[in-house]
Order: sequence, then structure tokens, then C-alpha cells
Amino acid sequence: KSRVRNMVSPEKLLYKQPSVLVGRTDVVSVTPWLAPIIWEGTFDPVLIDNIYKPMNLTIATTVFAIGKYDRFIRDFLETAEKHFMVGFNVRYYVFTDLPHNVPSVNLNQGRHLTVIQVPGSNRWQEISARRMEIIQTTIEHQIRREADYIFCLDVDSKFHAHWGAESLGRLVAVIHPGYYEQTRDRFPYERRPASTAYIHMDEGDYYYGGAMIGGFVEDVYTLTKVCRNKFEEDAGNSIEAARQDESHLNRYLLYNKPSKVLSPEYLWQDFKAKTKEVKVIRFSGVIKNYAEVRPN
Ligand code: 2GW
Ligand code: MN
Repeated sequence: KSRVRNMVSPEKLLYKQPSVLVGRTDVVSVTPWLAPIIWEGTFDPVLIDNIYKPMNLTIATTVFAIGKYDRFIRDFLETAEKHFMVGFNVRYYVFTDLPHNVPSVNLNQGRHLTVIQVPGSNRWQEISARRMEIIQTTIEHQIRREADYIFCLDVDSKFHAHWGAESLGRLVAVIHPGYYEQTRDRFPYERRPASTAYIHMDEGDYYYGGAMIGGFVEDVYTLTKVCRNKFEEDAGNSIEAARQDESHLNRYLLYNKPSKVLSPEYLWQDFKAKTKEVKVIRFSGVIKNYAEVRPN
């Protein structure tokens, strides 16, 4: 689709004066390579959405629902309609082996759903590897023409609060809610040098969650292409990274720094109690019965 145009200033919008002295001090809101880390209280959502809205952007959103994960689609879509990129053009792409099980959900104006049939599988390793491949090829054949930005999300999740244009950037990653208080040697990176996802104990920035990748369509295209190739290279050497696609993602992001980092507000887990620095949970993974939803 069209390249992203210059920003248009929000005319006649009254908003609070920004300060260079007063703001959040309990969290770090910029990385050492000067990418913003998005926390509640560091941005004005009305101002940001007003800057981006005149650009008439389209945001692609991909989710996979293979096998019994079809049960998560309804809540995902219904809560996204309430909270995710409200007022923007959104195109959902649902990849599933059971297209007839995709529920019909009422979509707001400017929002569109495409169901794409993909082969089923019983092996997570295969679904995980194929996810990168399918995103890559669908960007090539379709999404590239239809959207400016893309978010690739886990389907076993719900939105609970505002997720808007503050999340847009060239390459966007999210900090995993499980490890942000830990030192890098405790991160579950792939630690075997034989894997192409290998990260040394003394390296690494954050532990990023695999349930959200975002950015310009072309940047996410390159990410999925590289991760897919490395996945396949590992498979050829009979090696599978510790956390599959998440391991490859973390390795990619170490050498290709994200231009924006979302705080764990954008990827929580329902079983985890809220911590004091998290003022709002915007998106979280639901509690699931593993025995019930996962193939053996
Ligand atoms: C099949 C076997 C074992 C585990 C999952 C699946 C499975 C995954 C499936 O039968 N059908 C399916 O549609 N999925 C899709 O993959 C679905 O979109 C789901 O949200 C996504 C990731 O699987 P999930 O949500 O069960 O794994 P989590 O929540 O533990 O995911 C984190 O870790 C993964 C790597 O191990 C991924 O990086 C994922 O993105 C992370 O959030
Ligand atoms: Mn998940």
C-alpha cells in the first residue's frame, strides 16, 4: 500500500502542556538505543491518535487458530473491536484449518475480516515454523497491497483497554511479562551455539514475547523471512530452539533493534497478578486448559 505520509498536526486540539521535568520516574521509558518504551502515563492517547488519524492508515492484524484454538477467535475479535486501533482501518487475517468455525462477529466501520484456510497440524513445532512462513507469503501476495502496518498476535488472548496509535512504529516488539525483573542470564533464550537462535549469557537486551510482533509491513516481512529461514536451517540440523519462534524472534531483535518497545501492559498473562508499575493491562493471554486445547 501507499507509503506512510508525513504527519499532520492536530489542529485545534486542546491538550495538556508537555513537561520535560514531570513524568513517570518508576519505570524506564526509553531504551539505550533511544527507542521509546510505551507505558501508561508517558503519552497522550488522544493527541497521538489525532496525529495518526489524518494519515488514513490501514493496520493488518494476523492470528492463527489451528485445531481447537478456534474457540479463542470470538473473544479476540470482540474485544479487539472495543479496544484495538479504534477509529482506524483494521484488516484482520484469520488463518485456520476450520474456516467454517470462524464465528461471525459484528465489525465496526472501516474494519474487515479475511479468513484464510491453512493446513492443520498436530505439532506445535510445525505450526510455529509455519506461522512465520505463512505471514511472510501472505504479506507477499496480499497484505503488502492492503495495509501500512501489521501486528501478528496470539489468538488465545483478549484486549482489556486502549491499544492505539502509540503502538505504531517501524519495528515494534513487546517485553514479555514473565522476565522483565530478571537479569539477562536468566532469560530463556536459546543457549546452544549449534542453533541459529543462540544468544550468549552476556548478551541480550530484554526478553521479548512471541505473542506480538508489529511494525511497517516491509519490516515485519523481513523479520518473518529471516526467522523462517533460520528455523528451517536449524531443522536441517535436527535442532529446535528452546522456545521455537520466540527464540528466533529474540535473536533477530538483538541484532535488529526495535524502533519501539511496548511495555508488558501490552502483553500480560491472566494467571499473573498485576504489579505496581503496570497501571493498565491492555492485552493478555487467557488461562487455557492445555490438555483440552493442545493436540497430544
Ligand atoms: C499446538 C501445540 C502446542 C501448543 C500450541 C499449539 C497451537 C498453537 C495450536 O494447536 N493451534 C494454534 O492455532 N496455535 C497458534 O499458535 C495460536 O495462534 C496460539 O495463540 C499460537 C501460540 O501458541 P500458544 O498460545 O499455545 O503458546 P503460548 O501462549 O505458550 O505462546 C508463547 O510461546 C510460543 C513459543 O513456544 C510462541 O512464541 C507464542 O507466540 C508465545 O506467545
Ligand atoms: Mn498464547
